[in-house]
Amino acid sequence: MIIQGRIIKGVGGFYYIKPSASDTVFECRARGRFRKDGITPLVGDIVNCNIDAASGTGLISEILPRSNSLIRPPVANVTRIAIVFSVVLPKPNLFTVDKLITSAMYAGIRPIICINKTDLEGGGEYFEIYSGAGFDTLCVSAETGENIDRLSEMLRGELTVFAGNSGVGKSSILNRVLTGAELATGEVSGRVERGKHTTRHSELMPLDGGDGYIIDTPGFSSFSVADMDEKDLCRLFPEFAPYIDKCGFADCSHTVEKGCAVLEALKGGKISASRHESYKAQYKEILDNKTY
Ligand SMILES: Nc1nc2c(ncn2[C@@H]2O[C@H](COP(=O)(O)OP(=O)(O)OP(=O)(O)O)[C@@H](O)[C@H]2O)c(=O)[nH]1
Ligand SMILES: [Mg+2]
Ligand SMILES: [Zn+2]
Repeated sequence: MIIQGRIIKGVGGFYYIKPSASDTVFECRARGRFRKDGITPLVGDIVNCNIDAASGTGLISEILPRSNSLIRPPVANVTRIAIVFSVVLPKPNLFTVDKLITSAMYAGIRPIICINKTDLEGGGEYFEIYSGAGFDTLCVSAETGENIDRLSEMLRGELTVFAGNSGVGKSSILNRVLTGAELATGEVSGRVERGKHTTRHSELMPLDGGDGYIIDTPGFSSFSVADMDEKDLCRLFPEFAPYIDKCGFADCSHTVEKGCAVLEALKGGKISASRHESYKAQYKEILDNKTY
């Protein structure tokens, strides 16, 4: 029989495929042809498989076109990225956060900004920055459960990658979101032993009720921005949009030009200083990495 489903796990050349309308998971190998063509099935892929009814195992015969893919963790067809940082322990690095946001926007994926550990310190200033920039933003606490229900709501029907620096509480949040999950947290994935516990396979975890998947990641992960042009960058900062159109200068970089509408908005407090600092840093980085 032929089935269509999503690869939820890949390990040692075996892929585990779950059809959307059933809880049965089929163990499959990839058709030899893929290897010849240099194609590797990824977790997240939607595939067609030939299943041998007697054994329940089979062969992946076709991989449907991907909307996107990540290299680390290797996963395809991501629809949202939850960018997690904590108010303290560790303190936020907004440059890192904003780079993750840019990489997601470049891949056409709307981020969810998750400000964690708000039981330890208020996250109001960060909430202002990111909700003000137009992103879905939540102050959460994996400790008290604050806003975990609202987060779960946003994850429904999506394939969401959890990204962010080590120790910010990604796994702790997922343990709250998923009933019965017991992902290792803290000490085991802490700074000293980082890398030791890096999972060797990526696994999608179905949300309660089966509508949507999430995937935990060890630390930082982002989409590739290698081929981005510096002129495209300002479009990835949604809060700049109304001012870009008002900026009278052709080819304005919106970084230093006197009279630039984006810089005026920054001065007037309409654009947050930290976001614009990140913009300038990313702009410079793109230029520095350009090879002629
Ligand atoms: N007070 C408080 N502590 C938290 C919260 N969330 C996580 N922690 C603690 O922060 C530490 C790190 O949490 P993890 O969930 O392992 O962090 P992670 O982001 O998964 O880290 P990596 O797997 O290394 O990338 C653990 O000791 C957690 O108990 C929170 O909301 N409040
Ligand atoms: Mg973790
Ligand atoms: Zn300008």
